[in-house]
Amino acid sequence: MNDSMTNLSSITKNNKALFLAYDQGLEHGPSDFDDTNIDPSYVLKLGESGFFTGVILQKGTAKQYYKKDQNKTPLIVKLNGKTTLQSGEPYAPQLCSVAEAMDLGASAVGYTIYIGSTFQEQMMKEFGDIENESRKQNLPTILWMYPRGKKVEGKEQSKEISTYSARIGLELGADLLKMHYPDEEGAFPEMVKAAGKTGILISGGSKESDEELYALAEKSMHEGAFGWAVGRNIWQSENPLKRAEKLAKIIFNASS
Ligand code: FBP
Repeated sequence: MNDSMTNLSSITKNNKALFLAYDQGLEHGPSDFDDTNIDPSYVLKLGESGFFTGVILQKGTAKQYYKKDQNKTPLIVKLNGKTTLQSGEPYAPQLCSVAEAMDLGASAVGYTIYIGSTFQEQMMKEFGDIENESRKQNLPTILWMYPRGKKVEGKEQSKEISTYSARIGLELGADLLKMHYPDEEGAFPEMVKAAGKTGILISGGSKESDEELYALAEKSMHEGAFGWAVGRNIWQSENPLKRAEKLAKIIFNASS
C-alpha cells in the first residue's frame, strides 16, 4: 500500500483506518438525526471509544465541540461540502482552508470531488491547491471520490466509472480515497489496482443489517481495502459500540 506512511501514521493502526463520519448535518440535514445523535457531543463520545482512528467533522462542529487538548481520536476536517437544497449539477465548494483545519487540530483533511459533474474540473483544481498546501504541512489528504452528475448518470457504481474514479484519485495526489463499494461484482479489486499506492476506504451508507455490514467489511478488506469511513451505520445504530468494535476487529486484523 502507501509507502509514505509517515504522514498517515497519526490516523492509522496496523496500516489500516476506521473513521467515524459526522458531516451529514450539512450534507443531508437534520432528517438523518434523532434526539440523541443530533448532539455532536454524543457522536464525539462514540468517536473516543478507541475503535476509530479518526473522526470527520466540518469546521463549525470541530470549532464548537472538538477539544484538541482533550479529544484523543484524531480530527479530520472536511474542507468542502454542499447541502441537499442545491439543484443542478453537483458542486461542493471549499469552505475551510488547510490552515484553518490545522488550527482546529486536524490530523488530516478531506475533500469531495463529484466525478462526472460539469464542475468536476473546478473541484479537481481546488483539490490540487489543497493537496499542495497539505503536503507542505505533512498533512494527509482524503478524497471522497463520488461519481455523480450528467456524464455518469446510471453508471455511478459501474466497474468502468468506479475504476476510472479510483485512478483519478491517485493521479490527483490524494493519500487516501473514500469511495462506495461498487455494484458490479469483481469491480472493487480493479479499483484497488487502479488506485495503486493510494488506499481506498469504503464509504458507509445507511442502515444495513449487522450481518450485511460485517460481510461487506470482510469482503472489502480481503479485496484490498485500506479501511472504512462510516457514519450513519454507527451513530444511527441501536448498538453503535458493538458495531464499531466488530468493524474495528475486521479492519485492523485484516492481512492485506
Ligand atoms: P455515511 O457513512 O453516513 O454514509 O457517511 C459517509 C458520507 O460520505 C459522509 O461523509 C457524507 O456526509 C455523506 O456520506 C454524503 O453522502 P451522499 O453524498 O450520498 O449524500
